[in-house]
Amino acid sequence: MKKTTIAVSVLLAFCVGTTLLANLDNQKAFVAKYPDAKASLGKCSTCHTKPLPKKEDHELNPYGKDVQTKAVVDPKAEKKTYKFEKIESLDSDGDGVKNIDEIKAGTNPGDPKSK
Ligand SMILES: [Ca+2]
Repeated sequence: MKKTTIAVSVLLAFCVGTTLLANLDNQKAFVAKYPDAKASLGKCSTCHTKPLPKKEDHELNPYGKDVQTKAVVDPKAEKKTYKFEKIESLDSDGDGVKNIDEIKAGTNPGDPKSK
């Protein structure tokens, strides 16, 4: 096994072990919607304040909050799905750059220091 494969496996195991499993599904859904952003934004910190959030400490950043409240298809559904396009025109982190423009540029739409 290559070093990078091991590193990714360890990172993935840590992510699965310490966050809600649903969040990994959300991450996969985000990457499916924005495949070009996979390298820069296909990670926990796109929606969370911490890069590797733990189950008991998984605070959402402004973009993550908008995903949960404004992009969710059915907030009462057991398995939630999202229409990320519903919040593309917003500027969740208030840095003056729309979410979709940040996603295209590979900057974090939930972090005002990243634009
Ligand atoms: Ca922004």
